[in-house]
Amino acid sequence: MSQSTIPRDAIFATPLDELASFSFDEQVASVFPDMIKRSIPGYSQILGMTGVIAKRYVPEGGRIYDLGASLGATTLSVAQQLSHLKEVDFITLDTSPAMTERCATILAENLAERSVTTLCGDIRSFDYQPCDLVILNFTLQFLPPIDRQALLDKLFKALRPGGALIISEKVHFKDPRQAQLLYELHHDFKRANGYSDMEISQKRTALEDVLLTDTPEEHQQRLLATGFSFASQWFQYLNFASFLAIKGES
Ligand code: GEK
Repeated sequence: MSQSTIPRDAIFATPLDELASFSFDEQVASVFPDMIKRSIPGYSQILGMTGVIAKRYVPEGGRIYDLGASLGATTLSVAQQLSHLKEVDFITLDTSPAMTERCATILAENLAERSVTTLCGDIRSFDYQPCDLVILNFTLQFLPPIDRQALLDKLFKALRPGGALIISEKVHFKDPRQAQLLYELHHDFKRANGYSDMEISQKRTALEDVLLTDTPEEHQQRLLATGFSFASQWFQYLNFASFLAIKGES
């Protein structure tokens, strides 16, 4: 889809009497590419680099899980970087039927030659097969905090030795001044991308209790506690960060 044909996100542009919790429904899916680019600082860079990182960790015959894949943008980026590998299995998983339906169409159109499976389901209850790369780009933040460690344990088990996990998230900070400044700068970022104060505030309310952030330190500690031999924060843009964790060879 060219830039000019991507529908613009105006979901929170009119005053809503009763604000329901944010959900990944048909309305959101239809404006998602515009919404995510105007809301997440560094989204395009993270997706681009996810593909570059994949190149290091995915061998011929490998398997990749893109969890909370939405419209499959991460998988498209990874597939582009892995064009030299012919036998890679791409599996996308998302709990939203609206997202999954569109994702299946997009990936079928763009990756017709590749082995791609697009599934609708909950990443917490999925039966993972041995894999080389798992990607959680802006998805872990939507799980209840109590479920996050159990998911990472499951993914760690499925990863082959030497395999990698990428987690990209909105984060908050322990230092109150840093937390406040970067939170405000994120709102400035959204304003600069054409969102009004009302849209920003209504979306914030809708996301309350739905999107719960951790600190970068909590992410790092959880990855090491899971058993990863190495975990590094490789990216930060305002209050958004990405982490790379590697499962040791032994
Ligand atoms: C991208 N990764 O474009 N199981 C499966 N999917 C889930 C679950 C769950 N338990 N909870 C939420 N989701 C994408 C962007 S969006 C991020 C990811 C955002 C799904 C949810 O349906 C949505 O499609 C996705 O996680 C989060 O790189 O909108 O901020």
